[in-house]
Amino acid sequence: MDAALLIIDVQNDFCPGGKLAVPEGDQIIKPINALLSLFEYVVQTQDWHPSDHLSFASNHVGKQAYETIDMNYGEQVLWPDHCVQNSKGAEFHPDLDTTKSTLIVRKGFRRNIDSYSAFTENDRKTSTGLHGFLRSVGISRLFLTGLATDFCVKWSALDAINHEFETYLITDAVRGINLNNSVEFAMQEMKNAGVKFITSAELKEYL
Ligand code: VGL
Ligand code: ZN
Repeated sequence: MDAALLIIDVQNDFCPGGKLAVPEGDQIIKPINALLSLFEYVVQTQDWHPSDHLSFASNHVGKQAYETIDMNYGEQVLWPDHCVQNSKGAEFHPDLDTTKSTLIVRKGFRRNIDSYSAFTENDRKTSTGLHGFLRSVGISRLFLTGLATDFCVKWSALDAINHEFETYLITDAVRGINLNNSVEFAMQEMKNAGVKFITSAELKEYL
């Protein structure tokens, strides 16, 4: 099988009630669970920050969440503290079936580099190792689900294209944070890059 399912950051902090809640973030769990048995390889990512992470507004004097700062790799949005290592908020949502997952990639664990993409951190240099894994098991097509459409899902989809995977976004299995229309911009960017949009009901036709 040449296709893998990628589940980005379906963690408590990105779901309603969490520290960086994505509106309706929990509504993607049912459609994702329904797809798991179709895949041999299911890869999850887990945002996994130390409490002194420099993407947290609380670690910068006089800065508020959603402002931006210059990191040595460029502009970085500052976030509320979220997905702190070993916290409840960093755990996968309890309704997500993780028993079929064959690989879990943690990202954002270096204090001075954030990581939106499942492949490459925000310095755009540091690899998570995911590309090597997928190639070594013969994957050439990726089906993306998860949170958030306009940040980690978008950057993962664009990097999947950069790494020459045939890349599909499952539109009913993603939700966005939406800062200044960022969901609409993200969908346009992904489309322009060659990401294909399908629904979870259509997925069977592609396998
Ligand atoms: C994410 C902001 C900060 C995401 C992670 O999963 O999209 N967004 N950390
Ligand atoms: Zn994060």
